Amino acid sequence: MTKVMNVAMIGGGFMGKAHAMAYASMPMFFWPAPAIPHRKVVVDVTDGMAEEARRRYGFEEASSDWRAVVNRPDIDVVDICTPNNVHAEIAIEAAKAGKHIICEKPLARTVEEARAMLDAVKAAGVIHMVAFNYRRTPAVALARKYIEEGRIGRILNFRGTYLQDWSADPDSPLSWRFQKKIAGSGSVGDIATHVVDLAHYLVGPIAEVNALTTTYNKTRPLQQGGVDKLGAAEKAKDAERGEVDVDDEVVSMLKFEGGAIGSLEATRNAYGRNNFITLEIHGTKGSIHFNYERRDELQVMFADDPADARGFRTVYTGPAHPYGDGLWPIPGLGIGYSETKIVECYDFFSAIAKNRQPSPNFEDGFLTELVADALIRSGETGQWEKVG
Ligand code: SOE
Repeated sequence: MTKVMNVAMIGGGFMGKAHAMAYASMPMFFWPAPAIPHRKVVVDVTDGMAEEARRRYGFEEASSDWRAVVNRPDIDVVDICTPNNVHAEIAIEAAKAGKHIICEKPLARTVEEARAMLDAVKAAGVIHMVAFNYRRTPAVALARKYIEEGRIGRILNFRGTYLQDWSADPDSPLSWRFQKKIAGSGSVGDIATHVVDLAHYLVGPIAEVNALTTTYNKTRPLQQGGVDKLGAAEKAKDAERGEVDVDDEVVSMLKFEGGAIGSLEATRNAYGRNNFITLEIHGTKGSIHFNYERRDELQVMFADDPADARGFRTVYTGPAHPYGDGLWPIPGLGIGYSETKIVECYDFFSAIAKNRQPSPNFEDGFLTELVADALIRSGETGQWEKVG
């Protein structure tokens, strides 16, 4: 009999929606499921918000007291979907209570917080995961398979971008993502860390960075209401403005421990770009190109193809590819953001069932935090900065 596991989800916003949907759908895709996640309790800032999240996301109970909830004996899994400023506090308490933990990215605001979280889960011996979901795109997992099989040879160069435009308008609201005390950093923590995670997954550890960071909009209108509004959904030109004290954009050169070189760019000010995560990897025997805005496809070039057929070919991911057994039966039906979260949920509960740490876990999240810290430092010093 597949085990039912009780989930306490802390945070009922955008990420709460994505995770709740994955809990409901995971066993529908991956059957037999490693466990049936039961949506037991959802926690939000006020009782009213928690009750609304309960009804919307199909949880049994609602609460505004996360500390009481994570200490309940009937909770198996704590899922942290809050802004970054409370990740550490909740994760450490949940680890002490012996709960398995999945935490939204970035793991923490600072290296110190990430280290404390890692120490806590190690001491508790629980399963832990940080939700860098884009690794779970089948085309990205396929890229990793090709690399592991040596099909593009030794990696020479990695180029990664994450470009969005939801904050390009200077009158879009002052989300918590622009406030250092809540977010830790700006484009670095919010989206460059996704690229760092993908670089670590596909190429290996980043050793040194040389970055430029900049803040284009030093103030933004204060947000109306408690719910975080990404982007220009709510423009409030005349509203009182608050200070932006984080980076809007980062551009960096990279040196990898294994000898590859590369670059990374991340911004939420790139008009016309939506969720433009691109990866291009050149090896001694071929190349790989991926663009999340065309996420069913992996572009691959193998140098030993016949001379008259050389060039990038498009592989549409489907049943023959990673996670193909559980996802859709025909290539091209469409992989979306939801599927990446469903696969993430599957990998997390599989790790619990096998009592083996998944990846990326808090150790990986900590290493990513070290790179984020090096990017910020390098942005300030204008020098190459070592990671760690
Ligand atoms: C905003 O930039 C955001 O919601 C990020 O926080 C997520 O990690 C990313 O996946 C989508 O965009």
